[in-house]
Amino acid sequence: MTSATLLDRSTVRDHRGALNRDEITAAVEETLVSTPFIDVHTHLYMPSLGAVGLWGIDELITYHYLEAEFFRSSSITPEQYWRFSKTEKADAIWRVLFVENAPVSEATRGVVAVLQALGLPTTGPDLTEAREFFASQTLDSHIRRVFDLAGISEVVMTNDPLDPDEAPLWERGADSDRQFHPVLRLDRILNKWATHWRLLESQGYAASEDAGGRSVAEVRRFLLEWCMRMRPVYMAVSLPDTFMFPEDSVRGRLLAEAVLPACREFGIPLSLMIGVRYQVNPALKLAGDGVGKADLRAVEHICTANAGNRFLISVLSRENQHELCVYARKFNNLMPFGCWWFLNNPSIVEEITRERLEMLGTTFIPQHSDARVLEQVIYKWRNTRRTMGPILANMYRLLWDDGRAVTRAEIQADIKRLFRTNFERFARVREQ
Ligand code: RAT
Ligand code: ZN
Repeated sequence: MTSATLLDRSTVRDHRGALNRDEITAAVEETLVSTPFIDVHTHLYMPSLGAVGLWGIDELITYHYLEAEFFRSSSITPEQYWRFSKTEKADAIWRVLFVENAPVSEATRGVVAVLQALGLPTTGPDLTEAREFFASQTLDSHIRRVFDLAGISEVVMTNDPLDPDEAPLWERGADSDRQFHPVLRLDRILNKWATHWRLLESQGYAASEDAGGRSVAEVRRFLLEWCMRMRPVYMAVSLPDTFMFPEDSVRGRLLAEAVLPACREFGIPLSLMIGVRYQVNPALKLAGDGVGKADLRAVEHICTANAGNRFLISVLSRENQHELCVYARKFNNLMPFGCWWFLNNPSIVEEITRERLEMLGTTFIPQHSDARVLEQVIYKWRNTRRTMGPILANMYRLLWDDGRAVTRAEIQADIKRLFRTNFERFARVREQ
């Protein structure tokens, strides 16, 4: 006899419109399919920033997650690979990871799912047909189709004002797009000050190498000017596993005295993505970063010392996930989001999501895609829905067993909250 059968469940059925226990799975799955999600962190770009946005088969195949896997199965060295043209790189990866081996990893299976969703062959000897298909697409209608297949209404971009390719496009007045929300990314300023302060100086800001003197005030002025130009929904930075706050360093000072006040002034959250071990293997370039467990007392200190700020936080180490949930229970200015990068695999997403639901109810943002190539949103969001279905259904069945039925409307509200409104409210998106 299970504990559930010991309970008096006469009240379960009194709830108006309550679902039977065996109706829960279908209601959850239908709601996941019919709810358009907001993708709260990507590396995708609106068409007016077209020059920096990646899409199409060669970009899909040369995604850095696949490059890392390629070097495990090929005798081609990174040095040889980087000399290839984009087409040669894609051909080599296709041959090794999709023809000579079955594409069973999450990243390779994702490409298969994209090809299948777009009606393209998944077992071809080469990429000819896929290349022809993408060459015949026009970007605007392709974006609409891809968003539709992915079940998303909007994505959040990553916009670095010190990126030499991107910044001029903003300065010339890039057209905004309701489907693409800007984000002011701070990595060059906060993590690479030594190689970027001169760029600020050349733009008329009084910056110095040690970030002393007027630098802090000038960075704040720079950020507020870019906020006016971009209208970002948040500012963001990726951080190493060694991140500490407060810290007597260039990053620590700029964060405390320029970034956090600018976020308060502009009324937007700051996103901290913590736990990268940069360039563990530099020969792999973008694929060369690793992961390290961070000391989340930095999160405790930043939330405590800046109660007037809101923080979107994702941590890269699996070992940090539980602590992050505990901190979210202490600080309601902290919104955990996503299962980032090496965590975006069904087994780990399941573990993290169950832990978050158990500890935080529906007060977090379960996932973001981190897509770098447009069509990746198709497989990343399909996989998220597939993983979330059983987790959410199990959660409602446990509730049912404990004596409280749920209605379809409640399931709809919860899923909307997790994948839309938690972000809209936290980032105050619709108010802008
Ligand atoms: O997941 C990734 O693609 C990483 O390379 C990073 O871009 C990370 O998501 C980031 O935003 O720093
Ligand atoms: Zn990212």
